[in-house]
Amino acid sequence: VVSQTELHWAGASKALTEVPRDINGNKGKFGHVLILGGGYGKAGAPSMASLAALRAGAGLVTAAVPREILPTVASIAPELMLEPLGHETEGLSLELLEEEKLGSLLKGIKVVGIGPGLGQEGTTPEFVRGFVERVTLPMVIDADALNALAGHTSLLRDVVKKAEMAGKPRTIVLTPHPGEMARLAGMTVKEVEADRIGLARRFATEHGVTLVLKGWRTLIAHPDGRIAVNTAGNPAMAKGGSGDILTGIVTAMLGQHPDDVARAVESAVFLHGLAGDFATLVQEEHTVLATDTVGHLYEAFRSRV
Ligand code: NPW
Ligand code: AMP
Ligand code: MG
Repeated sequence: VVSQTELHWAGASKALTEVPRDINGNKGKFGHVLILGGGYGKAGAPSMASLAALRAGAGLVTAAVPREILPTVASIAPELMLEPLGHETEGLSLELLEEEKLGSLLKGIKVVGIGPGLGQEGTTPEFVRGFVERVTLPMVIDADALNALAGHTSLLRDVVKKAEMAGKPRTIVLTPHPGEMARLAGMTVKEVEADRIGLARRFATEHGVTLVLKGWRTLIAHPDGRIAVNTAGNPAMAKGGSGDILTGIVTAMLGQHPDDVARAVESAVFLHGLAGDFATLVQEEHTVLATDTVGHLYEAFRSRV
């Protein structure tokens, strides 16, 4: 049993979005974010993450996706830039981790969102682990990139410790739904749901990461053990694509507020839920699509809480 005082309200961090955008700002100042994902039959996931990142205030958004789905992802918004990354049915080659290739992919990038629709073919899981090891940029790890870490979570602890010792702390945000959390923690979904707060806090503090444990009343557990609870959102969001959109929002918020990680992540989670709530004011929970919620993000940003 956790007393109310041990939790804080994620909505309080929305104050971060109520500060006007720097009047003298430019697209470079608001973060160039990279969404890395997509695979066979899953062009939608990186498309939705990228669209959400664009709508959540990122200065520039690039999607790195398999060559075959590149035109499909591009069609989500002309504002989106694209980088081809391997081929859809082959999985990601480890050659993509070579210094020169990574350097070119990440040139100018401030934050990476990795995983939506990525799949688990071939060497993709190994690619993901190598990426987490080598790339020190702030990153949001979701979906199949989380699956790649199942059974390898000590990697997270190791890279976080190594970075701390080098005096360059890393920002790693994980966004599992209960199914992904169960795989990550080596337990059943039932066990995850039985002690969401305890598990989220343990995982975040033991690995030195920010853990967003999704579902009704999403929890945000910080590496120092603090926990926020999200009160926004509704079952209209229990639909494919919802989590991919959250990944885009979190990534974009981190790109804009790299030095305020806790508030950036909390406000992203809250804005996502609030956009879902605004969507149900004009539609029904049955009919709202994940992409519809993106169309209501402006109301979530605008609202005073
Ligand atoms: P069950 O069935 O309830 O027992 P997966 P995914 C469980 C992409 N997408 N509470 C659930 O268990 C994603 O980005 C692409 C409890 C189920 O077995 C990923 O790359 C889309 N349990 C990939 O597809 C739109 C819960 O987890 C399992 C739970 C696979 O992602 C869709 C399902 O999880 C999708 O986003 C909860 N709240 N939530 C596109 N249009 O391109 C989930 N579970 O196997 O990780 O599959 O989440 O669909
Ligand atoms: P994913 O399963 O990765 O697509 O993520 C689903 C998203 O929808 C997460 O942000 C969840 O918190 C949200 N979500 C799913 N079901 C509900 C619910 N019943 N109430 C509020 N939010 C939900
Ligand atoms: Mg998901």
